[in-house]
Amino acid sequence: MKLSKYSISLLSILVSLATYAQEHDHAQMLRDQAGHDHTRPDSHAPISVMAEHSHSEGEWMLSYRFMSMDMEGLRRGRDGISPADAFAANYTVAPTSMSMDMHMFGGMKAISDKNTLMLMVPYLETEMDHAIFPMASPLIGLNGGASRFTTNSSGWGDLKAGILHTMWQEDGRNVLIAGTIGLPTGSIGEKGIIPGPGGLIDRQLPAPMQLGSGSFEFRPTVTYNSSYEDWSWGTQASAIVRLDDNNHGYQLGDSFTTQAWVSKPISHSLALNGRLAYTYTNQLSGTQTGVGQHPPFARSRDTVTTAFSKNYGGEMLKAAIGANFVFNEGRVKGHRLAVEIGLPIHQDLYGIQLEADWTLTIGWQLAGR
Ligand SMILES: [Cu+2]
Repeated sequence: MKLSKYSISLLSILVSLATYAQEHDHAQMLRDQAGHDHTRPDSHAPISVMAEHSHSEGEWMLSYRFMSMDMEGLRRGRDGISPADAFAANYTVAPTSMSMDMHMFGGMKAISDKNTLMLMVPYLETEMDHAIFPMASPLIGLNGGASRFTTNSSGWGDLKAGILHTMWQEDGRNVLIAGTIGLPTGSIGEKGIIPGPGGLIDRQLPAPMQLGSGSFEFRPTVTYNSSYEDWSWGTQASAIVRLDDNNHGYQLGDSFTTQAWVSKPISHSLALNGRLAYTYTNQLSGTQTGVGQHPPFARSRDTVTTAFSKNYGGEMLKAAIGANFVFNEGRVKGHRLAVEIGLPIHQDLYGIQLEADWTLTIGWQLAGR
């Protein structure tokens, strides 16, 4: 199922690209021999899209993105459910909300007009709130029968290094491919204080609270950009393929994203943009070492939804609006600022999981030579 979904989405993108490229009237195209005019605010895609623009030989770029993600409430498939529904499904603990703040530091360096090297490293801060099955609370022995608890983790995530190649470019349009490798530099041994028999215990946190995937990853992307005199658009297909099981006995599901965006400059330094992104993520495989599946005081019950592989993955369609700003004058010439806010418009999740809420991305970029 996974492979067919990947290939159908990829195929439909390639067919639409080819059709578009053939049919479009070239006279309308912006004549841009360099292929990429960095002074236009819409020469970069919405800020949360990666590996969508190249640089010319000798050019470098530094970037910083702050991404804040919020998840609130449980969902089974497409339907919102309550913690009580999760307890009725035999779980003893249900997550109720999660937030993740990511600081993403990036660098690009063009080694030729056609090839650009990329490096990215994230710093993560996560927090998850949980509700406890009321009948289990006294068994756990929490003071006053506490019904909630919170876990946290923070630290550096997985380093990503890649190369971006311009396959084709003509008249303000281009096709870029990138191959990026994700290295398991982020910790997957994060622990937290959770309720256990007789009180609070220090235990391995489930996968969503870990800072890395723990696996080597291949992250390919194909991007098509097209710019005209007064607007531009682009589309990208990307995948995350986990190459091995991590040393905690599991592997996060592979994921595939296909997305498209349009940008409209409203002045020579400000562009507004809109984006739609569909992501399919496969279920987790394996069993997370150190994350208990059955409470010692009630072996017939299940612990928490996030301990089980079946409660991972699914599909999401997200819509986002944003703005890109480029300073074209003065001492800050060349600096770019951008913001984007995303909201899911469709989610169909495996098992029982927290549902995604809004995403905010704020970014800064500076290119030079
Ligand atoms: Cu760049």
